[in-house]
This record gives sequence, structure tokens and C-alpha cells, in this order.
Amino acid sequence: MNVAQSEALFDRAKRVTPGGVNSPVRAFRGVGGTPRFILRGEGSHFFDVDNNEYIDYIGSWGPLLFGHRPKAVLDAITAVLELGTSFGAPTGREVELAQLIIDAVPSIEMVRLVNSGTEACMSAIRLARGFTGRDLTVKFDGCYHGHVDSLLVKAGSGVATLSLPDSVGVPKAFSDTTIALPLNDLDVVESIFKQRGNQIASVIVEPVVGNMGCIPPAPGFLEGLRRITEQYGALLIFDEVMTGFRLARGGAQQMFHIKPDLTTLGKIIGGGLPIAAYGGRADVMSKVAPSGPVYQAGTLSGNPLAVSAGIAMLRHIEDHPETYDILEQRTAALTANPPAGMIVNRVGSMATFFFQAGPVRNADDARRSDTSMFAKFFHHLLERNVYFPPSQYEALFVSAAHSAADIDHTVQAIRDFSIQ
Ligand code: HOZ
Repeated sequence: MNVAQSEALFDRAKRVTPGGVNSPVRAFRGVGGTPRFILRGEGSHFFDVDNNEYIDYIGSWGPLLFGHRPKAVLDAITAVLELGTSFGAPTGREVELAQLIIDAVPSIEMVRLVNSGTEACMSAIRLARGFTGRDLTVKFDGCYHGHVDSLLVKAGSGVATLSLPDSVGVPKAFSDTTIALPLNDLDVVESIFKQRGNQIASVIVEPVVGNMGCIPPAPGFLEGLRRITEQYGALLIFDEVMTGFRLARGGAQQMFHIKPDLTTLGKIIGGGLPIAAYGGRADVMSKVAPSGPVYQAGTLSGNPLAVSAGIAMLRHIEDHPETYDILEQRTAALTANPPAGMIVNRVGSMATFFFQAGPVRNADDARRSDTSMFAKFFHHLLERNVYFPPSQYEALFVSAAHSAADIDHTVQAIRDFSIQ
């Protein structure tokens, strides 16, 4: 495969930006080789600058539920371009997007729009501290909630891909406010609450983990978190940046029938433009400035382009409830019968092929995967025009634009991979 243009761009990029990329996993450090520089996308495919075409299974890391350039979203962005790109003053569209989110997500009574998942999680844990008057946050090993100082403790995603223990630059005083526990082990959660329950403001969790590869919740785990947090007066925060509007219109909380106190959203709610949100119980959200004392603000929050893309996306989902059945069928077909030596974790349209015998129930399990074999697998697929996430510790995403032919081609490419 000719990748000369990507190579040339990567050489230039490395001179002007750290590692040549604007987000670490994109650099292919987990798999080696030259990251492809992407020129354009169409439906379930994208094309690099050397004009190689790929079936895209990252979908911008989750937002592209209907693939690249869905007409409804393009039309909405085009219409709002005529009116202005940013005002720094409220617009009617923000009210509309807030209402669409509240109508869809079972636990959200009020919502605040921000610009990234990092901002949403940072704001949600601050709000939990302000509401409860307590300082500590419980998170789970391998979950990634953005690059918030106090949450870069035992984080997944790029931190795991690069095998960094934790990030340099985070003051100990900040990481000391975080307790990281193994995922899917309620006994450990119970025990930490017995010791320090009156200091814990919140428990934050990806209800289906996507940032250590895909890891589903063990039966009863989310229910247990709900029960324990209620018992001790702490808030339960679901980080649904990946799962929101992906696993169901109402996200993982609809799928598993659990109502968290706060939820963070991103990705799909912006239809591929930068936006995120945090929301939840009205009595908690009312503590956010200017109605309450917990401060949070943003010049580009509620940006007209991102909000209009988000509205178009959420309306399109509302108008096409069959989407989730299609995603389920396509992803089930993609992940059925993995070759010997791999196991697949899948929930809805999120999945990961792990190079090990499994089961993968937590970060320690995920770390037992053979990452050098994963790297070979990744390049084997890439050579066959299939673009999987370039890390063992990231989930792949299927979109409603993936055709049966895309899935068949991918399944064949996976079958053709033999473990040497
Ligand atoms: N590592 C992020 C997903 N877990 C994605 C970052 C990117 O866009 O490269």
C-alpha cells in the first residue's frame, strides 16, 4: 500500500506538534507504522491522502452513528453557517438540544453544554464535590474520563496504550483526591465506603467501558454501585460520553435500567462536531453557576454549529428507532466466531478483539492481552483496507452506514489472520 503522502505529512507533523498528532492514540505508537492522514470520509469509509480507501471502524471514536457526512447533519450545519458561527450569548437552539437530551436520557432533568468529554467529567466531579461538601472521587482502573488532573489515575485509553503508569504533571494533592478500584468488584467498593464513605463525593464509571477495550459491567455491578452510593450519600456519575445515544437512545442507563445522579455525554450529541454535556438531577444541577455556587463557564459552550449538528443527529435518531437493531445485527455478525487465540467483548455496536483466552472483566485482565499480536492483526486488517482502532485498549464502533458487504469483507479479513 502506498503511504508516501502520509509519511511525508507525519515527518512534517512531528516537527510542529508533539508526536505528530493532536491526540496520542492516533500516532500508532501502540501498533507501529505510519499513521494515515485522512483526507475525506463518506458513509462507512474514509480515504487517506494517498487515496487509499478504508472501512472505518473508529467513526471519529464514536460520534459517527450514521457514518461520515449524513445529509441531515450536513444540511443543519450549512443552514446555520448563514446565521453566524459563534455569539457568546444564548440561542434558541441550545434550549432545543437540552430538551432533546432530557427527553431521551432517563436520569437527566437539567443539562449544561460544554465542549469536550474532559470538560464534562471535570465539571461533574466538581459539582459532586460542591453538592456533597466532600472531596474524594472513586473511579475504576482502566476507565478514562478525559485528561482531568485528578482522573488521570490508572486511566485507560492512550494512557494504557503508551503504558504510562499515570501522567507526570499531576500534583499529588490532586491524585490523592481519587481512589482507583478494580472494575466489576463490588466487595472492594463496599469495603472502601465502609472506611471512607463520609468523605466520598462521587463514584464515576463508564457503565460499559470503551477505554480499556470494550468491557461490559458484571451482572449486578451497576446496581451495586447505585445501592452503595445511595446508602452513603455519594453521587453516582455515569460517563456516557461513548455509550450515550450509542447503546440505546437513552444510553447505557436505559439498557441496564439504572438511574445515575449525573451523566456526562459527548461524541454523538455533537454529530461529529465538538460538544459535550453534563446533566442529571435538577436539585444537583441547580448548584451550577449562575443558579448555584459551583462555577463552570465557556466561551464556545453552546456553539451554534455544534449545537445544530447535535440537534440534527438526535432528531435523526428519534426518526429512525430501527437504528439500534441494525447496529446490533451488524456488530453481532462482525464479532461472531473470532479466530482461535482471540476473544471478543461486545455490547451493542461497541466491541474489542482481545488477544488472549479471556475472560476480560477488568483492566488487569485486559493488560494480559498479547499487544504485539494485536499490532500484527491491526496491520493485517489495514493492508486489507479495514481500519480498526490502533490500540488493544480502545473499542471499535460500528455505524448504521456499515453495509452487509463491509461486514462480510471485514469478517473475511479477520478469518484470514492466522496467529503465527
Ligand atoms: N483516545 C480517545 C478515545 N478513547 C480518542 C482520542 C482521539 O481522537 O484520538
